[in-house]
Amino acid sequence: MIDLWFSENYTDDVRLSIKVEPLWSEQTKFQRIDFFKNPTFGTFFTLDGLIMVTEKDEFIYHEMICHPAFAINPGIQRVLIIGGGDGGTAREVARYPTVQQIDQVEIDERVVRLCQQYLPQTASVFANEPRLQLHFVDGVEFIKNAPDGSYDLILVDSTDPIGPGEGLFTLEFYRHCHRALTANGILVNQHESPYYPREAQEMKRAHQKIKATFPIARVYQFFMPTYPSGHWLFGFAAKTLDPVTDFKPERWQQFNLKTRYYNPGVHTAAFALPTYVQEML
Ligand code: AG3
Repeated sequence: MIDLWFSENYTDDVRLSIKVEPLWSEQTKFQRIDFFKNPTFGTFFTLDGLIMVTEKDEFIYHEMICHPAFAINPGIQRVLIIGGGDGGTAREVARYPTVQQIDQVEIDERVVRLCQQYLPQTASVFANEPRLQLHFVDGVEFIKNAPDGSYDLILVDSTDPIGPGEGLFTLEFYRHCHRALTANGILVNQHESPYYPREAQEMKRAHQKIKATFPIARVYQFFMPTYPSGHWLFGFAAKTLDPVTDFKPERWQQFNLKTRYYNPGVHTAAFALPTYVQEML
């Protein structure tokens, strides 16, 4: 028996290795996609060698990208998801009965089709959700053409800012998001890790640009076992609503959603940042 291991390199001298059974690999017009299986993390896939979703820990990321925004504005009706071709983010958004429209823009249709085949836990939402409409175009182009004030919430569920995700970390993109949001609009974006220098650098750059665009720009943290360092961040930007002072736990609890990571205590705690992270913002 030959042991096969997938490794994601964190720095030149640090990596995470997972013993794998390969399920599928392909190179699309946009990126390389690999699906694997592992006893501890279940089925997982990588884009250009970076872990995106594992069956076992995806609930953490997908609950945390979605629920804090709904706890701050329980009236969210129109949602735009950029990226997130695995479907996990859409699945969490679709749990809110108040949501009327979910537009999802994924640049690479193959991510969606392969996730439908190998990761139904996240991707079954695409077949089952009548409020959701998929658009296989570049998010950067889509947002340019979105009418003013057309969304209450934009969730940017992107890869790292190298490759096809790059344009989603630019000032121009954030400006269009601001324009496309309603007066109470919220933008949540995948914000990388504060720990290893490469991700921290990208996180800082993204945050500076968001801060220059939105009156309220915060960062919140959570623990993600299969991402570099395990310490991961989302950016929370808004025109009027503050994720800490406008947080009313009872309002969110009225939705009566069963979650495994997110809860009101986690919400409050997530916005309390370690000193070394505060100093980067
Ligand atoms: N979004 C990608 C998070 C970044 C992972 N980075 C890494 N492994 N270096 C995940 C998509 C989930 N819907």
